[in-house]
Amino acid sequence: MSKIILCVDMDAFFASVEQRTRPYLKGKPIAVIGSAKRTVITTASYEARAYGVKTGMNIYEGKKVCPQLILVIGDNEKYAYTCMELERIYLTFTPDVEVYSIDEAFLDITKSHHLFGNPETVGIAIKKAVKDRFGITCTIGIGPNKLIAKLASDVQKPDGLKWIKPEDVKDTIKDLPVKELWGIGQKISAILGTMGIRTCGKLGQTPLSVLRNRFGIIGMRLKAMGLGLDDSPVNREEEEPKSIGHSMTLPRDIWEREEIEAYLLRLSEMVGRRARKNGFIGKVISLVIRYPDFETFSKQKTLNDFTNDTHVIYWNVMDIINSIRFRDKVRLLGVSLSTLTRDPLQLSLFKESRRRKSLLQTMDRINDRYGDFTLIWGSYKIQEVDSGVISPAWRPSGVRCVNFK
Ligand code: TTP
Ligand code: MG
Repeated sequence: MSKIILCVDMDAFFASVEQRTRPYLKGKPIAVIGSAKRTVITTASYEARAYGVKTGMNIYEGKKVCPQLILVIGDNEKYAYTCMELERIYLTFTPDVEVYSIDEAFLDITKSHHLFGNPETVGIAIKKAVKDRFGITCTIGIGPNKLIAKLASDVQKPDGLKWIKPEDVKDTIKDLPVKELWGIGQKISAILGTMGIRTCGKLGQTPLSVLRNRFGIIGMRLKAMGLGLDDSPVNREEEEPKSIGHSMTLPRDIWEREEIEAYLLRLSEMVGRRARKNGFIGKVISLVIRYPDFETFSKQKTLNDFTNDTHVIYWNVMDIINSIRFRDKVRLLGVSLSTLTRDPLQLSLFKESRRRKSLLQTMDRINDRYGDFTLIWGSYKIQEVDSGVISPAWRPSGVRCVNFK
């Protein structure tokens, strides 16, 4: 029996929440931005989109296409709260809910839809529950798997509901460009393009051996995608993370070594703390640098031992940075920890290490309670701390539940 999966995606999520909580913004072209000086538009209301305002534009670009655009500084707490409450609504329809990003979720209603009627009735009921509770609209896609449900959710935005039934999958995706499929990024679609494969129909017909030769193991997945197949389950638990990282666009481009170091310590602390909170240790440390012309590069270092200690991360980031010759000022810095494994929580034999671990745990507990950077290392000296915009990848629990206060 075929599964029935729903993909629920809020419409202009941050902007809708702002319009709902500040009624004077209703019906107006608004864009939600971060509080940092050089922020970009995270999303725009549909009224603003009609003028061509898009996610990723900076304020000037937004104002240029829509001079009456109202800029609203985002409120992470509101979005995270709404995301958590939405999950509770979904759970009244099925226990199989996967919060995929801050405003998207997959629901497996295969076993539960008959309690409410047919799958469409469930979709209508969810849309109503969301509207009643938050006054915002969402678009729901229904399909026999996550791939098709996600595709369906993009078709009728905003405030839509689209059901692609199993028997309609083949025809629906036949002429669809491969890059429209969830999971096929620019890189893969460009390679497929060079092989003459531009549509899903063509992808599905391509012999598996051809795809395997070019893409290795991913070839199998691509072939299945071309046929509209996807057997990935709707997971309540998030899969094991591959890396834990934070980056920040600096309030201004900087050369100054001391300032760069202070930001790197802050980023190392954010990474270390998230790893500790979620019980991970990692072996590879990466530094990301973006120059003012947006050229971005990263450099890695593999450690001998796994760690989640802020200072070990920081010292190694410093080693990396010492090996780099800057060609310009720095616009963005990022630090990440990868090749992760679960921290076996073994008590170290070395006293110093044990003492440091308990100190870190105490700091983490206080910071969790009162917000990041309530307690900071002595050498950490940044005056201007901009609160960033919550990441769309934020989730109510697990490693992507970042404290943003
Ligand atoms: P999306 O679902 O991609 O966009 P949206 O909900 O604003 O609009 P749509 O109606 O097309 O679904 O992202 C959800 C939220 O995540 C969005 O409201 C703002 C935030 N976001 C960012 O902060 N940065 C980004 O680059 C993107 C794409 C989204
Ligand atoms: Mg959305």
